[in-house]
Amino acid sequence: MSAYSRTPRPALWRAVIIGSAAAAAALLVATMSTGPTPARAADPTLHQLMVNKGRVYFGSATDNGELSDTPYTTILGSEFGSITPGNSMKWDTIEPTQNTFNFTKGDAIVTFAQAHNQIVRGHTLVWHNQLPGWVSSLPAASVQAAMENHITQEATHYKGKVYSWDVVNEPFNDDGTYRTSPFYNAMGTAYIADAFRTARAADPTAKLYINDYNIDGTGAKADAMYSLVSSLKSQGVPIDGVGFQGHLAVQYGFPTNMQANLQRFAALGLDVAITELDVRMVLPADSSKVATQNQYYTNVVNACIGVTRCVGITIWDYTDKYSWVPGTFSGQGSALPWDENLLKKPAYSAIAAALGLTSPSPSASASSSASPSPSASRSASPSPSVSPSASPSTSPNPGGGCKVVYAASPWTESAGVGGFTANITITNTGSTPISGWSLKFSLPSGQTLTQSGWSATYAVSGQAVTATNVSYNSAIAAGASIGIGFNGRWTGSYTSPTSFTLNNVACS
Ligand code: G2I
Repeated sequence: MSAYSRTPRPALWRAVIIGSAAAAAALLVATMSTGPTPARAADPTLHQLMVNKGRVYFGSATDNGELSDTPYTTILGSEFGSITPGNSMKWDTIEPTQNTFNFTKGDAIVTFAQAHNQIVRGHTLVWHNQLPGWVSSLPAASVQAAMENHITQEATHYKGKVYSWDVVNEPFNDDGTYRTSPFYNAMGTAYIADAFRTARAADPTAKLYINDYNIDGTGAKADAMYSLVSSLKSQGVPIDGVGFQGHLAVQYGFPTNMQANLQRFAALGLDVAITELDVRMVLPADSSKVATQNQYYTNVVNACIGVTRCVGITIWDYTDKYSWVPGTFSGQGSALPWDENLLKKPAYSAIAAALGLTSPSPSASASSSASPSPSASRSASPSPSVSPSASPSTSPNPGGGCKVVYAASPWTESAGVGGFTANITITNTGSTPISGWSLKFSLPSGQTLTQSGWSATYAVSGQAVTATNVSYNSAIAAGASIGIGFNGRWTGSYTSPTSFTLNNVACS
């Protein structure tokens, strides 16, 4: 398959990269011991570590069939702060025949995410692939209306339920020329700006991304993307972010200057994100390939963390059990941080270490005898540990009005310092609808918000927080609930706020 393959690098360049990868992997292995270790608190999740770095999420792709695999969903629901549907929001699933929409599969993913306090990256509105035949058969004069209708219907259906949309996916060929598609053929490059404007009109709050592969490092394709998004920004087209898929392979070398490449896009005033990360290898795995894979995962995390506007990292499903790789690249695989048996691999430890976990618990299990042991070092540094989740504090209002449940998951980074994710459910317990609202509460001293939160606009003055509705959740019907949230940091010891007002009326 040529799609997603990477042009092999010149031999000298590859030797330098792999040489440095091996050296760094040796350092990593040198800090590990294989002896038994005492039981201890669970490690923070990858999502918690990412939040700790001031970012929005660490996520995974998933698919509908996998949601009936309970051991799989246990990890999916707990380790990640964001979900991307791998297939279920694509055009062939959502609008298989013209103007007949079926949101069942996408809705199932959203329901799972909501039940686990996860945000959703919507993927994808306009793509040349997984496009039903009727789109390709349309006369050119009908394509724009069909595209706009598809975007409008889908983005409207998921309004308020997705954090972001990959509005346009994979617009370029590897040489940086525009890829032909029914959209490009009918509208030329103008389809891209039109798609973003249509998406913004349908959902003003979702962050709108353009997404592609082989743009992770500098090169002709990344340059083409850079000049496209520069031009979109200068025309005032509503684009918020660029997604770098990150489908890497140990045999093709690491992308050139990835951090600097992400940074130049961020400098245009855009968010950037790693959206589909995996690092495949030609099977069977051996210790050298695994060491290179570990280094690539480390490098990607470092590149993202090195760029303030890199908001998140998504792996393209988390386990080899459900990876797309073996079905597309015959003889390749082992691309993800969890193996087919849902055990953590060394790649998991590499990611966690790059996100600042200095002393992982020994729960990780290697899937390959060729892999370096992921057992933890017993360094003298303070162990990160996770406090038990704080009990939700509830403010019922027996007389009608509002009820607030503040569910926080705090974790400890070092003594007296940590982060937390707070998910707040506001219920209208009265008998009349609420139209427009402001929720007020005080953060305990020593606590701060680390980013702008989700599903509300947050104003912070000292410890006082005012969360105001966004357009799509301004109305709360009698008996209905809405969810909002944010990430924060604490010092001293963690406690949750206990009193809340909604429109200046106490929720208790
Ligand atoms: O190809 C990897 C990814 C590259 N970037 C865009 C992503 O959307 C893309 O995802 C993959 C899915 O992970 C695969 O699961 O896209 C593939 C199709 O382009 C997906 O594969 C398809 C199979 O080709 C179909 O035979 C199958 O019916 O998955 C479908 C649903 O399982």
